[in-house]
Amino acid sequence: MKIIEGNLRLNGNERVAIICGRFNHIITDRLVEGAQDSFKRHGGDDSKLDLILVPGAFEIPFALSKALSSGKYDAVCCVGAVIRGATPHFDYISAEATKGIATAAMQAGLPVSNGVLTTDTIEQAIERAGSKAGNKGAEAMTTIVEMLSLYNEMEK
Ligand code: INI
Repeated sequence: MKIIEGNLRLNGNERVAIICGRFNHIITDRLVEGAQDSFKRHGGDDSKLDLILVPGAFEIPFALSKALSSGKYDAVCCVGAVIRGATPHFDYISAEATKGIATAAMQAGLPVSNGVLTTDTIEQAIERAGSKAGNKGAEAMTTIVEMLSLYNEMEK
């Protein structure tokens, strides 16, 4: 049986964008740091990494669609933080962001990852932004690294 699987190595030529919803930026700044750190640690060239900032998670899918159709990127890592206590329309914003990211990714056929936190409390968001539950921005970028490699393998 031939197993096709990605590895966790970049070659330094990959052009990647991070799209970040600025809302709750105390959290999302940490997610961006984690994503950038993961990109560089896996061999990415920082000069080929762009950060695209949008107002909030709701806007991520719109910028994602545009980034994917621009031809400028090989993959896009999305980060944001939707916190239930912070918004009465939590379910609406988190559902739209999640659905929109998946739809744009399917249409483009390029690696896209979803590092948008959807938590009940700010404490849960802090835990996932570089403290006891890791950094979901870093995890989302590591997923991009593996998927870029997998797509290359699948084309061989
Ligand atoms: N955007 C977020 O990313 N997280 C939130 O918790 C949030 N809250 O609490 O409202 C939020 N709202 C803004 C939203 O994403 C849009 O920017 C806004 O509705 C304008 O379209």
